[in-house]
Amino acid sequence: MNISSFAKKVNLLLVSFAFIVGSFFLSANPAAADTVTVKMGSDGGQLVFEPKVVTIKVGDTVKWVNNKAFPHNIVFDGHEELSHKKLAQKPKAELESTFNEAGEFAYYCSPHRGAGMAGKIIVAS
Ligand SMILES: [Cu+2]
Repeated sequence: MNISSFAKKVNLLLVSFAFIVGSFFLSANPAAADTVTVKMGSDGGQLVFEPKVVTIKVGDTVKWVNNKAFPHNIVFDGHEELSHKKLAQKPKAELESTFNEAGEFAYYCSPHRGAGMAGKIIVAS
C-alpha cells in the first residue's frame, strides 16, 4: 500500500466515524414535543372540531383555537386536567392541553354536544 491510498483509507475511516458519532447524537436526542392545532368551528361555520380526530405522541400539546360559531369549550369526561370548561368567548381564543399518557381521549363542546361537536385525541406512546 502506498502513502496516497493509505491516506484515502484513513480519510474514509474518519468520515465514517464522524457519521456514526453524528447519527448517535441524532438518535439519542429525544423527539421534540409538537403542538397540534384544532379549529373550534369550521371555516364554513359548522359546529365541528377540525380535524375531528388527531393523533399525537406522549408529551405533545393540542391547541384549540376559537374559529367560528363560538362560544365553545373542551370537556374530557373523567379528565378534569385536560378539560377547559369555561367557555371561550373571544375570536382566536386559545385553549391548550398537554397529553402525558398514551390512550384515546374523547371530548366534546358542551353547548354544541347535541349538534355533534365532538372529537378525539389519540395519544401514541
Ligand atoms: Cu362548540
